[in-house]
Amino acid sequence: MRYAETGYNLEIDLSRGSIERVETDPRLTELHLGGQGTAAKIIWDRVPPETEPFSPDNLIIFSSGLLNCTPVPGANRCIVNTISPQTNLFVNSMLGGYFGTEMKYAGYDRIIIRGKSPNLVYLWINNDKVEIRDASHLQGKGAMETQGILQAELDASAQVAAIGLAGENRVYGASIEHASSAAARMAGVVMGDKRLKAIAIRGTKDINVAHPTELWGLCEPKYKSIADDPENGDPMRLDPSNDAWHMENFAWGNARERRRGYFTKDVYKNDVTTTDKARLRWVGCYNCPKMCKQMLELEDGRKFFTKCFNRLIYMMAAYVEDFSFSYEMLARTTEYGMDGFATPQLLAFAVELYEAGVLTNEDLPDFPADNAERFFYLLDITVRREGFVGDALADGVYWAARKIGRGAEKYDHNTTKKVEQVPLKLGKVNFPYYLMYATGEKMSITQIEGSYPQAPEPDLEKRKKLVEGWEAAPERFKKWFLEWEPRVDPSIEESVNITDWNEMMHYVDDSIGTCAWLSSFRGQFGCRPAYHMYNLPEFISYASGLELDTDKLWKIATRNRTLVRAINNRRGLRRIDEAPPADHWKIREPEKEQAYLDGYYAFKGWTNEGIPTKETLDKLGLDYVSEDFIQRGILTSD
Ligand code: MTE
Ligand code: MTE
Ligand code: W
Repeated sequence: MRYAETGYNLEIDLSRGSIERVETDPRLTELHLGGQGTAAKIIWDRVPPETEPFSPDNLIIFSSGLLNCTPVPGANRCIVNTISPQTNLFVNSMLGGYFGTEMKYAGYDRIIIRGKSPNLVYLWINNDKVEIRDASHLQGKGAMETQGILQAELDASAQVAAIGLAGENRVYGASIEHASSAAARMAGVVMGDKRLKAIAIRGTKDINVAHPTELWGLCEPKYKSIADDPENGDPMRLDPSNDAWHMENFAWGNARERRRGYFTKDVYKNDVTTTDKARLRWVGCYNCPKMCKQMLELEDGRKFFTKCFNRLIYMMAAYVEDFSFSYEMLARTTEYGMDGFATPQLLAFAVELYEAGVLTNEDLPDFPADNAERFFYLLDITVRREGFVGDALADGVYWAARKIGRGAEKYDHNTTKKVEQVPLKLGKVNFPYYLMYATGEKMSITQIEGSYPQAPEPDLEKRKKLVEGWEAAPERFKKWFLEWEPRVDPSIEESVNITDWNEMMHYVDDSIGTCAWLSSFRGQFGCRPAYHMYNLPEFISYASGLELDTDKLWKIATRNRTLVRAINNRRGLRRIDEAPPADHWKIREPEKEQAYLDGYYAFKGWTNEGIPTKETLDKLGLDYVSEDFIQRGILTSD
């Protein structure tokens, strides 16, 4: 009997039109747990570095986390992995809601898709009955609209993930939308390339857990404590201090400037009035007591969701000082299926090129004078790949700058590894963050940071209080935090350890399916996350029957992180690629930065090119990687 997982993958080949239900090897779960970890192993095995992102041989894998469908509160994430055309590297994207859990209830731990359909199709997975169906009636339809159409056609209880026009047109920043959730960053384009418009799932089976009584004993109080704890879940509801923080610290336009003192009472009033008027209700994800997203509706009936600081980002990028503009943009971009982090940056970049005279009226005929209208115009040409500029912008800032030429590269200053970053502009380089931006392979800082506070606490009494009962933290971090004085850089040793801990927690979440808002993302503001390295082993053991402790869990997370690195090394990733956005910090310290990077590589057991050594790989049971690296000349055998 398999516990916590179904023990089956669904393998779809869209070129051949074949569908297979394949029993999986339980040893893979011992080694990788599931989710992104197991998906990385599958991509390592089946997608060699010669395979181009748009090749039919590229895979897109939707994985349900190992703990999804067990009683563990907040375990519901579906991780999406593929090779991205934006970076030619491994992609980590993720969605919550009800999609990953429905997949497991239908009897599958993951859906592995290869090939390319000759015409637009969707998948209908109704427990054991799986069909590839014609989707010509969905062509050009919005991502939310498609979900509604398929639910009406198939089953009102089906859970659907769909792409919009952007994905269909292979726009690099295309998202995959599902209910209030989105696999937002970089995976939608591959789904579109495979001509897969949507996946609809209905599942009514059961999942076995290894020790139900003991697991329930842990989960019931946890559910209550999460519900009662204001610090768990997304705090970014209409909270003026949070909105103020984002508006003042995140940069406006094409990630250029911060506007101190902007978030006045009037702005807050505009936020509350506009948002209260539009809000239908607060919504959450499967088996989570937190309602951390809002369902909003515009006057004409268009609905969309907002979460995190999505509400602010479009108005900041366009310098349009009205929340109703952000909501109009969110309504449009959700239907088009566009990533809410990359898109505002991309559109602001194009406006800046126009204002600098790099793009002209010849490139952008009838380009409006009004900023809001400019954003609508640019969004439309991008999702349709219209004209030279629309087609260039559809490949994201990095590639667009190079296609446009004429000096446009200078305006691409907010990407890391060719991916648009959240537009932060800060003072002096922060070394743990430097390392996270430079070496991260999840591409968004929000998916790497989180376990350790972002800044020191000046008040010693408060510091002591924070450290007291900080269950999530390994002992050495408590000491470092206690000794951390304002304006002092954490040492190399501290910085690499902080980075490592942050990463490990995220790699755990993305293999077991727990929401980062309850664990890996919640420690940085001095909060007490519901889940951490010390309590998760028990949850995982009771659910899955695997024997785990903190050290073993850390080792699995290290294995998964190293395997993702190895996939990317094999696709060409090297030290030279590892840099934060060019002017992310006003004051940089290039020499010191390189010393920290050396320290990080040494700590990880990687060469000074950022490649795991044979010894590191072999210790993690990744000897098949070291053999491959030696054969390819990526590592030498001595
Ligand atoms: N959970 C996991 N496991 N991994 C993640 O990267 N990202 C968090 C949260 N939970 C994240 C996660 C962030 S920053 C957001 S905004 C939400 O998931 C997005 O979830 P959604 O797709 O349900 O909207
Ligand atoms: N884009 C769309 N379309 N919808 C969203 O909900 N969430 C944003 C961003 N882009 C979001 C979005 C937030 S808050 C985060 S943290 C990242 O996507 C999550 O990226 P991922 O879904 O690729 O993991
Ligand atoms: W977020």
